[in-house]
This record gives sequence, structure tokens and C-alpha cells, in this order.
Amino acid sequence: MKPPAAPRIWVAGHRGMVGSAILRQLRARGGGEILTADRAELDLTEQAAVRRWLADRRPDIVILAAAKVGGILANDSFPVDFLYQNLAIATNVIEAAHGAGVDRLVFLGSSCIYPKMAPQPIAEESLLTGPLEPTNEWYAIAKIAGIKLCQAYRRQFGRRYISVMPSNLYGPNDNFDLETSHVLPALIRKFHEARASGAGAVTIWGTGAPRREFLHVDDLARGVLFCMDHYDDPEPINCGAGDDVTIRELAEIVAKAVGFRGELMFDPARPDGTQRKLMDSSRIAALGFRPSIALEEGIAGVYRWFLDHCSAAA
Ligand code: GFB
Repeated sequence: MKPPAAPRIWVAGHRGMVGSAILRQLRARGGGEILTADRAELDLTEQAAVRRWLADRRPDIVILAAAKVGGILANDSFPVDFLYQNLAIATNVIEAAHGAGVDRLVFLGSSCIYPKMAPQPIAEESLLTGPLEPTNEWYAIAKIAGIKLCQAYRRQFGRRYISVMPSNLYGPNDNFDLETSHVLPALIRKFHEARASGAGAVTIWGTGAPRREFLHVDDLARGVLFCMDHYDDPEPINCGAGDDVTIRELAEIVAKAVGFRGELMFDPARPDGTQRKLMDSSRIAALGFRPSIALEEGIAGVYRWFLDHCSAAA
């Protein structure tokens, strides 16, 4: 069954970095109706509430961008939050979408679903071929369960539910809290504060040697809508930038964007996490999608966003 030309699309998690970027893309392209629900109106970890909300609103398409997310330290420190909340959100929304007759759903995962030692760049076929990276296995297990649930609804009920796997993401509306954030917003804030206070050095977690692939969230949002329109297979589909940098290289780029000229120190007592998780995004490229925002350009834009929205609190 094809979705109608002007579909009703529910973006679950529309206040987050990913959901808000998807909302911007949907609004830019127009047509159809966009549904959202604030947390006060709908708690996605409450099954009965999610069932009621979906049965009442009956969207044609669900984009599941809601998740409990955080950087390496948050993932490692709060295993219950990352496993339970993400499992609950995925199972509640996917089950209730099916119950409400939703035929099309896009589930968002993460590159950390792939085994720690997967061959690089990591193809979709690597899923469940080896042990996970321990610092984020709780989150990864919940995301793998979400992928499998989409596959199960497809197999048992013929639902056209798909899963998109983003690489590490960055962009507006990110979390800039130094304890719970991902590396890129943390570095923006650390360099900004060091420049403002005249500090001569900034300490970066780990050795600086791990490599990460960073995709701007606006590119991801375009990729998600592209997959919604053009992808309909059970296997997850990777959506990454196509290249990666070391954390040291990332720090140099961020320091330059922020105008910090002091020393970069590394703290090996902090976890590095996996050494590399560059994804193979050739499947989505073959369908016709390519990201367009270069890392330097994207970081400069996010720093402007940070100055406009967060620097007073920083
Ligand atoms: O971004 P991040 O927390 O996520 O860390 P992961 C990436 C790398 O940056 C690690 C280093 O090697 C960190 O040690 N790093 C250096 C820092 N300085 C900092 C800092 O100030 N803050 C942070 N956070 N890192 C997450 C997973 O893994 O990636 C999630 O925990 C999710 O499950 C997400 O998949 C995309 O790439 O290590």
C-alpha cells in the first residue's frame, strides 16, 4: 500500500536534535500534515498512552526519532536508562503504530549497533556478527531490538517498516552539557569557555586516537526523508558522511572554528570507546543520496548556533 500523496507524518521526538532537523526538512518541502506530541502530552515509555495517541491521530507514516541519547560517559554510567527507555520507546511506538494501521515507519538506530571489531567501513551485513563495544552496548542492544521489531512486523504482517543507521551526528539543538554530551558539542563548549577565560590549555578525554565519522543532522534529516521515499527493504541502511577523523583532528578543527589557540591536552584515564566505526554508506549512495555539508562548514554553523542559544549559560 502506497502512502497518500499528502501524508500525515508523525515525528516522534521532534524536540531532539534529530527530530527537529527532520521537522525542518518536512516543513521546507511542504505538503501533507506533520504531527508532533510534546513530552507533557505523551510519554513514549507508557504503552497505553502511545496506543491511545496513535489510535486517535492515525498518521500515515511514523518517523521514530525519539531516544534517550548521550555520549560515551552517559552511556557507560546509566545502563538502565539507555537500555530500558530505548527499548520501551521502540517497542511501544512500533507496536502501537501497527495496531493503528500505520503501514510505513522509519526507525532510527546508530552506528554503535555494529560489532566493535567489524571490518571497516562497516557494511549493513555486519549486524550481529560479533561482540559490541562495551561502553555503549546497552544503547546498542535497544537499537538492535528496534531494528528486529521492524523486520518482524514486515515479515509477520507485511508492514513497510525500515531502519536507518546514522553515524555520529552533530548540529543545532545538540546537548552541550559536558558530562552527558557527545564529543563535538563538548569540544565547542570547552574551547569557547577556555577562550573566554583565557585558559592556556583544554583537556580532551581519551588518547585522541579513536576515529569517528561525523554527519551534520541536516544531512541525516534529508537522508531519512530520502529513505522514507525510496527505501523499502528489511535490512537497515547506513547513512554516514563517508569519511572519518581522529578525535585529535576533530579537536583541531573545532579549536580553529572557535578561535582557541592554546594547547590540546589528552586524558587517557577517560575512555576512548571503540577505535573506529566508519560506516559503509554505499547502499544509500547507490540509491542516489549523498550528504552535502562539509565538517568544517558544519562545525562553524553549530558554533554560531551555540553562541546564539547557549553561550550565556555556558
Ligand atoms: O561522542 P562520544 O561521547 O561518543 O565520544 P562515542 C567520542 C570520542 O570522543 C571518544 C572522545 O573517544 C571520547 O573519549 N572525547 C574526547 C570526548 N573528549 C570528549 C568529551 O569532552 N566528551 C565526550 N563525550 N567525548 C557514542 C555512544 O559513542 O556515540 C552512543 O555512546 C551513540 O551509543 C553515539 O552511538 C553516536 O562515539 O564513543
